[in-house]
Amino acid sequence: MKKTLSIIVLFVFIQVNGQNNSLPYDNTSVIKLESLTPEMETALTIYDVTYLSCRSHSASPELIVNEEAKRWLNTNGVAYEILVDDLKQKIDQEYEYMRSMRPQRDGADWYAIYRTYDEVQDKLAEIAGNSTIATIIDLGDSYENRSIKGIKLSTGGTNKPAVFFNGCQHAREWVTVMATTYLVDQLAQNYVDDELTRSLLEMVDVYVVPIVNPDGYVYSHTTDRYWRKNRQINPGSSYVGTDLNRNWDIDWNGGASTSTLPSSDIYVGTAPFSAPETQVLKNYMESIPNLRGHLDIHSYSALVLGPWGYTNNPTPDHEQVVTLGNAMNDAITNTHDYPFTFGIGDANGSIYLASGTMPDWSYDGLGALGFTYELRPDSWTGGGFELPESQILDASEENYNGAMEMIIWAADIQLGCTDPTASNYDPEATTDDGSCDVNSSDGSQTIALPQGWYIFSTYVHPESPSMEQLLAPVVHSLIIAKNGAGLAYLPDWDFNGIGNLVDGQAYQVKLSSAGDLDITGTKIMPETFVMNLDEGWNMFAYLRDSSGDLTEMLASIHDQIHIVKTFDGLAYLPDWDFNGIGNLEPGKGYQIKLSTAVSFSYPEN
Ligand code: 0X9
Ligand code: ZN
Repeated sequence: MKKTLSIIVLFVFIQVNGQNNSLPYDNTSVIKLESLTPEMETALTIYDVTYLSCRSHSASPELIVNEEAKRWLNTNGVAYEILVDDLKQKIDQEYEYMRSMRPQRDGADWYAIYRTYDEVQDKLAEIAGNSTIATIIDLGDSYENRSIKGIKLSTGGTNKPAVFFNGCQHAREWVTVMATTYLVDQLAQNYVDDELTRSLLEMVDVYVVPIVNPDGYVYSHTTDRYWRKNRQINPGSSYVGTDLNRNWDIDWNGGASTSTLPSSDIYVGTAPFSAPETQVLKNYMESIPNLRGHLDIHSYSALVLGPWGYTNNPTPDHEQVVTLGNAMNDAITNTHDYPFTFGIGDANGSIYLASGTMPDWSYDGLGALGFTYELRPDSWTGGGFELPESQILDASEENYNGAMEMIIWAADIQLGCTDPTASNYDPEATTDDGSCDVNSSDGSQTIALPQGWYIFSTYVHPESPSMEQLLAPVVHSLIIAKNGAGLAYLPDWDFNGIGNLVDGQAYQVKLSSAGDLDITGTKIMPETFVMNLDEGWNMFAYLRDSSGDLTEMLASIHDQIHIVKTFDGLAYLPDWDFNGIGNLEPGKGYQIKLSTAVSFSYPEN
């Protein structure tokens, strides 16, 4: 009796501390092989090795090995590098660190720590409760009867283009759960806060299911940190689980990265859709009318993979796949300058081919462009499946920006500036993305014109650009205004040969007495405005709102400059390394002589 009790007490203690998910990794190490031959791979199967990153699988794989496997490698003279000597200890230490940080991180941000299955269900309910366009979808149950839930974002209507995003086919890929929850959370929020997101969600229905393998996910928290498959019992075997991402009906049990052994992490199951989870997903996805895109989100390796996954042959939609793939890859990479790689098939050797995968099925079976993401990190050294919790948000933002490109693609619109008066007007754009220069901000500038000759310019795009209106405040003392082409405005003669002020240009004026110009309109963004100057003499504007060193401001065209002059005869002569001007000043304009035509932009304000 006493003994039983203490065993129960011990059991409860372990449960509370949650340390069990390291137990399978007692006496194991993580190693990196220099290369993996098919013979080695076959020989190692009996030692229950676990392959980690998919990026390096074929080249120099990272894997978990036990003592026996290490002995085999040593005996056979196979070179390897030890990345983690005692894996159990590492998992325990990380768990302990996460546990100790939890109280402090928990309140700060939901995305500051990895969340359990139950916490994710609560979060989905909260998101749906706070949004007018979000509804909880219940796709069906897992093998152990957990419900597979997600959110549908829709503003109504029928037969709209739709996209489907899911995480966690593979249990241990925890960051995918966080990133997909973040995705739907943020989309629901931005529908309210952001005009572009609102118009996109009016055009496209979005489905997000963060945990499609709930049993495996729970098991990776409670029992085995590196569990990958579902938790389905395999009749006649003591080994549990099917690899969901090998269980789809496209090249099922084909030659690429599959196994018919229940002991294997890439076990294909007994037939396509033999796993309840893939069956449930299939039925649900087939019921979505007009599904155009699908993202199956995994980790780790920093990859964007287009169809096919089982062969390097291009799909009939190859051009679209490449365009969308590159757009997503760029959006992800540019989010935090964390480089991803895009490819189809084996992505030029970055990854192995795989038969029977979900995105290949969504392309083949449903006609949706099905992509795989492998989120951060790019390697085991970057954290592997335990991406540091401090990077969850960065990884989620990358995933969000990538997914956004798929939504834009599904909406079949061209984003850009649609305002023809903006300097960055894009005639191809069908939907404004808020990038137009002229709308950037209201601006005004007061320019003090001295008596006599002067050259002025402005960083404001004037509301009324005609020379008469602009110069009206000084018209009584204005003798002449000239543009760079020598055309004149002569108020005494009621003659305006200049017409309108052109952004980026400067004007020479002569006044009989000093006076102020007040120019109102919208402020030009110097870094996006392109200055186009001709070969020979020009008069050009200074577009920044504070003074800046001439050599820095004009650094990019340094080699083409003969001379820069001010209205009062100061000069900059690059050939003589002489800068008599010093700074360019707002309100002033300059003369310049160039050896060739040039284009440049000023640094931002
Ligand atoms: O093996 C898989 O199922 C995926 N990699 S992971 O490391 N997350 O397990 C990748 C499958 C997709 N492969 C290709 N598209 N080549
Ligand atoms: Zn995966």
